[in-house]
Order: sequence, then C-alpha cells, then structure tokens
Amino acid sequence: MDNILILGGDGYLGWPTAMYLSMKNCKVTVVDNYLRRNLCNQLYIYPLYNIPDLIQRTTLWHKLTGLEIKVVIGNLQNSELMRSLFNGTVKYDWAVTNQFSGIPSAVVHYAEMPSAPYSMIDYKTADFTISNNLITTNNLMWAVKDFSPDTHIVKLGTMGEYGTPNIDIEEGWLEIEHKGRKDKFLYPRQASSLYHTTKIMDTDLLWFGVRMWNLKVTDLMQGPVYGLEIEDIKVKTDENLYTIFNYDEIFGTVINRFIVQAIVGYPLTVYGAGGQTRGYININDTLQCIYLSIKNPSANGELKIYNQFTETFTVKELAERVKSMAGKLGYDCKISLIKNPRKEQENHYYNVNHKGLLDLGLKPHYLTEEALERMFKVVEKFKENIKLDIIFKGIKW
Ligand code: USQ
Repeated sequence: MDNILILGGDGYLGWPTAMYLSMKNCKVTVVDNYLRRNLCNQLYIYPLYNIPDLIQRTTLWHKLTGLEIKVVIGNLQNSELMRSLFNGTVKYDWAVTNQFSGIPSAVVHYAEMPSAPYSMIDYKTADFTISNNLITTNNLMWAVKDFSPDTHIVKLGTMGEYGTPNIDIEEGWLEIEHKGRKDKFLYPRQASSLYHTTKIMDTDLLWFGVRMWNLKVTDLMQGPVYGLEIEDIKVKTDENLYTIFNYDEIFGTVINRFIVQAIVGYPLTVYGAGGQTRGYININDTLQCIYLSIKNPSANGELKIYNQFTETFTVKELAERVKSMAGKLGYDCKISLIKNPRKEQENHYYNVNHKGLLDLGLKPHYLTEEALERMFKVVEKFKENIKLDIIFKGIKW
C-alpha cells in the first residue's frame, strides 16, 4: 500500500487528491495551515459555499467510506514541522490510530500560495508569496534529503513557468547545440507573475536536490484547472466533501469564473482581446495525473517533467463556449472585453508537447458541452451565495 503525504491537503486540488488516493487504497496524510481559507477571509472573497474544516471532512470521509485520512494542521515554513513528517515525530491532529504512518513513499507538494493576482497586489503579498513558496519547498527538500531520500517528490509546477515563447514548448527540457557542442537544459523559463516566478525557483531548488543528493522528483507543469465534481468518488453527492470553489479574481480560475458569471448575468470578463492561449485541464484529469506520476516514480537522481493539460483554448474561445451553453440553459449571457489588468501577450504562438502523461495512460476529460452543463448544474445550486462585488476588482500588474 502506498503511503502518501499531501502538503496543502485542504486546497482546491489537495482535498480531492486526498479522497482520490484514499479510494485507491493509499495510506494518506494531509497537511495544511488553512492558508487559502484564511486569505479568503482576510480579503472578503468568500468561496461559492462553505466547506467544513479538515478534521470534519476526514471524520465524515471515515464515516462514509471506512477509510482513514490523517490530518496535520500546521505551517510548513516551520522546518521542524516539515521534518517531523519524515522522521516519525509527527503529531496528528485527528487520526483513528495515532501512530506514525511510516516514511512516505511519495509526497505531493501543493503547499504554496497559488494565485498570480495575489502575488502582484503589493510588496507585502509579493514578499509573502516568495517566502512561503520557497521556504516550504526548501524545507521539503532538506527533510527528504536528511530522512528519506527514497521518497518520491511530486511537485505541482505550472505551465506559466514557460511563458509564451515564440517557439514550440517541449516537455521540460531543451537540447541546445552551441558552437558545435550539444547539451540538454531545463527548457527556458520566463514567467509573467511573481507567483509563477516562485514556481520556476522551486523547480530550480528541486533540480539542485536531484543533482546534489540524488533525490527523486517529478515536476508537473499544469495549466489552469476547472471543475468541481470528482467522478470516481462514490460519495460525491455529499456536499460537505466538495472541494473549495472560488470564483473571485484572486483564486478563481477562468473557466470556473465564467460559469459563475454566466449564471448571475455578469458579462464574462475577457481580459484584453482574449487571444491569450493556455493549456486547460479538468480537475478529474489532475487526479489521474498525480496517480500516474506516483505509480511511475522517478529514479534516484532523476527529475521527470510532464506538461499537464489536455486541450488549449484562447480566453475568447472559452467565453464563446460558456456563452453558448448558457444560452442553451436559458441564460442571457454577454461577453465583455475589458482592459487587461495583467501584463501578458494577447496574440502569440503556442504549441506545446504534452505527450508524457498520455503515454502513461491519462484518459482525458475534455471541455465538452456535457461537461460544461454539469458544471452549470452544480454551480446553480449555490446561486444565492454568489457575490457580484468580488468578481472583478482589477488587480493590476
Ligand atoms: N483571464 C481572463 N479573464 C478572467 C480571468 C482570467 O481573461 O476573468 C485570463 C488571464 O488573463 C489568463 C488566462 O485567463 O490569460 C488564465 O487565467 P487564470 O486566472 O485562469 O490562470 P492563472 O492566473 O494563469 O493561474 C492559474 C492558477 C495557477 C496555475 C496556472 C496555470 O491559479 O495556480 O499555476 O493557472 S498557467 O496559467 O498555465 O500558468
């Protein structure tokens, strides 16, 4: 049985990953300091619905499935807490059995501040983003090096690390020929927010750990995620197990935001001319990708990199699709092209190799009409909670 540690296990991806891996018979421990919830409270950007805390959710999970997910509440910038997860001195906050789960076979690292706009509000949010993301990653690297160098680190990276270069984007690496000699390097990175820049620095840290100490690392370069229903989880109908769903400008990703906007008749907020192209992924496919990565670990001294998305769209295309589905469901949906608050290319080349996870067996869920309609139906249930004033504030770069 795989023993999996999930850092950032309360987040949009962390909690579904915990349930998914638990269903796959992994021994799962989640660690979180409720950063996302606390930032939402501080900034008055409430999610679409309230979610119980981790102790309540894991207790419910145990009641419904008989499966145990262990919980540790704490800040992983604290190196001693991080080290305790690998050396057996951890104190679980809630557990059916209070014993050390054992050295993790894999650790999934989501424990970062994940928002580009948040990182760009001012010098304080930038400071926080940089210190939180880098210190946590550094603590992880040292704890694994010191206590369990065979633990496979699965780190969530982002497609935003590459930016939008005018050449094809390869899967992590680029072979360069220079003055008659050849070598292979990390594909050039050039992010367009400070958050995305911390993800580049994380990659650099872990690549260093791979070269110096033979760590085993997989870096998943993920595009924006959408969706909230997790298909494989049989108790998905219990709303108390839903993952956190933001539609505000800071934590909401674009497809999730557009669906909420369509439901309340808020013109879809396409930034600029809407030509920005990204690689998108359904949340169910994120879970598959994590599982496939765990099942196909890197060797000691190896950094594997996968580009984690299934289809590319421009923002304008996404808005058109959401508008069309909204029309079919009886909503009068309009699209608004608003001055882009971000500094990003709006017309650019984008051709990305993303074969690796498909070769491992990823079965994509595409952004079909049916998928959009399902999302509309779930979000509609919470329509009364939607607050118009948090949809767009215009955080500028
Ligand atoms: N956009 C709009 N209107 C909106 C919101 C976004 O036009 O109301 C545009 C953005 O300008 C951008 C694209 O949609 O061109 C995607 O924006 P997003 O907010 O969905 O995603 P982003 O800020 O890039 O970040 C998200 C996650 C982040 C992850 C990243 C993957 O929050 O954690 O790393 O997606 S990627 O974009 O590939 O870097």
